Amino acid sequence: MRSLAKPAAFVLALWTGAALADDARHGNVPFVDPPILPVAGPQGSVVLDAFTDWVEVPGLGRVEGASSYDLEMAGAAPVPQRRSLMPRILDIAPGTTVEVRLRNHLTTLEAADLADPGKAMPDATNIHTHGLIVSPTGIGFGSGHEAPHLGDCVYPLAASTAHGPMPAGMDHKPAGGRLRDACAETAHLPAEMGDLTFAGDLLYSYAVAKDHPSGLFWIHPHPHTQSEVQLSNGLSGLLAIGSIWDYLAFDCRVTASPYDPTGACATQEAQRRERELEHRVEHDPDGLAVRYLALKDIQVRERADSTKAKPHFDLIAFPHRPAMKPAPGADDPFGTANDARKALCGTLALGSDGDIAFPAGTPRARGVCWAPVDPKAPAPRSGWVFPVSGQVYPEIEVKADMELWRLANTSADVTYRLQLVSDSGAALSMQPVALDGVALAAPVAAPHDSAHASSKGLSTSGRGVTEITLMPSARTEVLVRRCAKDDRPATDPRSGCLPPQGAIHATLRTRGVLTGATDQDGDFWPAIDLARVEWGAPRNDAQEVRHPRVIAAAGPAAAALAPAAKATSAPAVATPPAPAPGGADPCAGKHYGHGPGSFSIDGTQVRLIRLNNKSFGDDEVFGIHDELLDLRSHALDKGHAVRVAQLVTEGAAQPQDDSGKAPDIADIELGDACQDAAVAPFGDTDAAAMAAAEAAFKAYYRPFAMDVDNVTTTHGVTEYWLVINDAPECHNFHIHQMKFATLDADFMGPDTPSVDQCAGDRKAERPVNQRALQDNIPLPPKTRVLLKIDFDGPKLGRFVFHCHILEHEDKGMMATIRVAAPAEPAEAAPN
Ligand SMILES: [Cu+2]
Repeated sequence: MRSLAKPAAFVLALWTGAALADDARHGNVPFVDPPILPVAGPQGSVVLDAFTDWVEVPGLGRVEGASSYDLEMAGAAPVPQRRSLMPRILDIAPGTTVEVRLRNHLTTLEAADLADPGKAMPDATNIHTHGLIVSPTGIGFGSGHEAPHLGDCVYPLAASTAHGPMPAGMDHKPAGGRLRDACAETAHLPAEMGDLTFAGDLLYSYAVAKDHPSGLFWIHPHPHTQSEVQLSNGLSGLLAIGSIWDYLAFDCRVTASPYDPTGACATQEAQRRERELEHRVEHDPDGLAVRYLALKDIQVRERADSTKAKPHFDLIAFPHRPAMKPAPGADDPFGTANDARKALCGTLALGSDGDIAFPAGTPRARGVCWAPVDPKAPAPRSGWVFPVSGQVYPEIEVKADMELWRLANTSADVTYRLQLVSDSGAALSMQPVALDGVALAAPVAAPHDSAHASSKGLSTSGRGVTEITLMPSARTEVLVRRCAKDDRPATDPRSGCLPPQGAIHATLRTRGVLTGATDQDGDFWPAIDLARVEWGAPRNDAQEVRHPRVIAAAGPAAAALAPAAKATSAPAVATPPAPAPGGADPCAGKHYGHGPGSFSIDGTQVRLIRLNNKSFGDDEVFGIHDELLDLRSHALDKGHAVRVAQLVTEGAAQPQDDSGKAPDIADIELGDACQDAAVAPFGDTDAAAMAAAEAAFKAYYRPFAMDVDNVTTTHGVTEYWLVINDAPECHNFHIHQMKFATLDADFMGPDTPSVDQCAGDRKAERPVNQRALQDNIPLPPKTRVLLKIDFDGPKLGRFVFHCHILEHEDKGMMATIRVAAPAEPAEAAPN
C-alpha cells in the first residue's frame, strides 16, 4: 500500500492564518492525509500518548482543552506533540506482535472534580483495538515488569499522571499481584473499576496473526462509564492491517491462500502480470490514492480573543460522568449537559421525505452547525463541529482516476448517513469494497434467495451504493472511480462509478438521522456538509483505465464460514428448560446466562440476547438479557419446531419444512412472562409502581456489572446467537476479540418504519452473506438477527459485548462473556 504519510508541520503551515472560505463551492482548507506509522516484522513497539491541550483544527481554528493521541515508535527521538485531531494511523503488517505503551496525560477534569472523593477514576483511561482478532489476555505483572502487560483488555485503567500522585489507597501498582490478568478466563473482578486503576503506564501486547484479515480497524478508550466522555472530547485513532491488495485484484490472486474462494493466478506469467498491474497503479500518481476519512464530532465555544484571522475556541468538554445517579428530583448537571449537547444546533425536524433537517431558512451547515444566535447576545458563538480526519469542511482534490476511501465513524454517539452529491443534485454512486474492516464477499447465490430477501426488504443485487450508513464504530471502504467501458451507465445508481468524462464538483454530506422508531424515541443527528470533493477531467482516458475488482475475504475464518453442510450426525439437543412454576414471580425458575450451551447447526439451541432501554422518570435504564433458548419450546410458524439450520437464509443452508415454506427468525415465538413484566406499562404518578417496574426491567435487562459473569462458554465451540432489539430505537451490537457472520436478519418488525435509519446500505450486503465477517451489526428498532460466532483462536478469556452507541454502553448496555478452556484437553484427530 502506498504510504500517504505527510509531515504534520505541513498541515499547520497550510492552515495557520488562512481565512475561512465563504463560498460553498470551495472547502475551507485543502484536505491533508493523516500520518501513518507502519509497524512490520516480528515485533514492534509504539508509544501512545493521551493528552489534553490545545489543538489546531484546520478549517476551524485553535481549540483549547481537547483530548487527542500522539503516536510514535518507542525509543524514537522525541518530537513535539502534533496537537491536532487528525487520527493517528497505526499500520500493522500481519504476523507482527505490537506492544503499545499507553501514557495518560489527560486533564479534562475540573479541579472541583478532583476534590470530590466520589470520583473514583480521575481521567483514568485505557484502550481497545476495535475489530482486531487478538487475545484479551496478557501476562499481568510478570516478575521484573514495571507495568501490567495486558492483552486487549478493557478493565484495567491507567491513572492520569497530570494530577500528581494518586490519592491514598488507589495506587495498586505495588500490590499488582492481586490481579495478574483482569481478562484471564479465571479472573474474578471487583465491582468497582477504581480498584483496577494503576499509577503509571499500561503496556498492551497484540499478536496480529499472519492470517488476520486485512482491513480498517480502530483504537479508542474503553473505560466503562467514561467511554462516551473521552471519545467526545477527542480521543480515537485508526488501525490498518495488511494490504488493500488482499481484497482487490485485477485478474487473479498473487498470494492466494488455500482458503481463497476466488482463485489463484494459474501461471507464473499471470502472477507477474497481476503484480505489475498492482505496482503500476500503486506508483502512478494518477492511478490509485488511498484516503483515510475518519468522522468525528466535537463541540466548541468561541473565545473573547477570537478574530477572523485567528479563530480561537474552547472545547465544550463533555463532563465526567458521575459515579452515582442523582436522587429522584435532585439536580442532574451531567444529564442536563448531555441533553444540551444534542440540542446545541437547535431542534431538528423529520420531513415527510424521511430527511432530517433544521427549520427552513437555517443556512446549510458546512462542517459546523452554529447554535442559533441569541439576538441579545450574538457572541460567543457555540458550534457542533464535524471534522473529517481532524479537518473542518476540507476540500478533497481527486487527482487519481480512482481513490479508495477508508471511512470510519469514530464519534461516540453520532450516526452518519453519507452521500456524495454533485452540484447538479445527483447522488453519485460508490463501490463498497469492505465493511467493518473485512472484504465483501460475493453472496452465495441460490435460486430462492432474491425472492426471500426482497420479501424482507433486503436487496442482493447491484454493486454500487449512493448512501452509506455508519453507526458509531462502523467502517466502510469504497472505491470512488470513473466508469470504464464495461460498467453500467454512470447514471445507474448501482453502477458504482462516476461519469467517465468531465470535471465533477460534489459535496460529501450526512443527511441527518433519526434513530428512533418515532420522533419521540432515539436521537436526532444533524444534516451536515462534511467536505467538498473536486475532480478535474480524467487524467487517463477513463475508457482505457483498468479497475481492480473486489474479491472475497480470505483465510481460515472465511473457509470456516462456508455454508453449512447437510446434517451428517445426530443433532445435539439440549433439554428444554423446565417450565416456570406458577406463582407471583413470573421470573421464578428462570435461568439467566447459565453455563455453556450445546450448539450445532443441526441442533435446536440458540443463545438469546435481547437489548432494551426504557425511561423511569428521569432514570434511563439500558441493559441486556441473555439466556439459552431451545427452539422446540418456542413455537414457530404452524407450531413446527425447527433446527438452527432451517433458520439460515442463505441458499444451500436453508432446508425447508414440510409445507415448503422456509421458517424464519421472525416466526420464533418469544412469549415470556418475565419479559412481559419487565416491559409492562406503569403509571407515571405512582412512585411505588414506577420503582417496581424499574426493578422488573433491571431483573430482565441487566445493566452491566463488571464482577458478574453474563455469558459463559467453552473455547473451541461455535455458538448461534439470536440477537434482538426490543427497544423503539436503534442500537449497534458489537462484540470484542472476534468477528461474526450474520446468518439471517429480520429487519421488518411491525414498529420499524424505516430500516434505513440505522441499517442503511448494510442491509443489502450482510444478512444473506455467511462468508462476510463483521464486528458490528446495526439493529433497527424491534429487529432480530441470527449470528454465528466461533469462539476459537485467541478468544480465550474474559471480555465484553455491548451496544456501540457509547452513551448506551456507559449507561449499562454491555455484558461480560467468559470463554473457558474445555474441561478435558481435546483429543488429537485420528490419522
Ligand atoms: Cu444502543
